Amino acid sequence: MHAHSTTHRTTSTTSTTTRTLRTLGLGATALVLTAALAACGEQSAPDPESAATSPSSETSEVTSAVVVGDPWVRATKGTEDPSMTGAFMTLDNPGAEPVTLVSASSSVAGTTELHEMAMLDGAMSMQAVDDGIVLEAGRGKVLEPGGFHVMLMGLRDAPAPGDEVDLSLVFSDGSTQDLVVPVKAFTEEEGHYHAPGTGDHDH
Ligand SMILES: [Cu+2]
Repeated sequence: MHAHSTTHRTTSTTSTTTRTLRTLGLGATALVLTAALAACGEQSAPDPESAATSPSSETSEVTSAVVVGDPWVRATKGTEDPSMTGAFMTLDNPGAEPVTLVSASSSVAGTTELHEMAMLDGAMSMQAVDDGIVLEAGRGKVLEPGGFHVMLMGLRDAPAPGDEVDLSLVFSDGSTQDLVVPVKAFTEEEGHYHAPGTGDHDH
């Protein structure tokens, strides 16, 4: 029993040493990641749009790596269902890590969801993207009619062309972007947002 006890103690000491080294290794990795993130933040800091929105009291403390381009909301005034619409834009991730658009919100909508149009049983229909819209490192996605979109439901007023809609985007890196989005008319393929489409949308 004595020999066994000695062996046990030796194993235990080795195990503790290994654990200490592992902890140090993780610490070093975390430091490198933090430095990389800080570098990304500095790159996007001079963006004039970010600078313009920074005086807002609700501005996120985390600088977003994602670049939002050409956002617009489809006008619904006078349409068959003015209570819901889509917001569209380009999202580009110039950073070295993937970033996910995890949620969105707007004061004009009761509910805001992330959706995509997809072929389901031979027909185009839209569905919620529960895991968010993933932007791979150095890549982006286009949110457009017939594809990914931010769904605004329970609209308090039907947005008309020329109106502006506030839209906040929340990303997985902890950043948010508060946008003021112009409303534009969109008449092609009305069925994209209502009944499943006919499937004749050729590109
Ligand atoms: Cu939708």
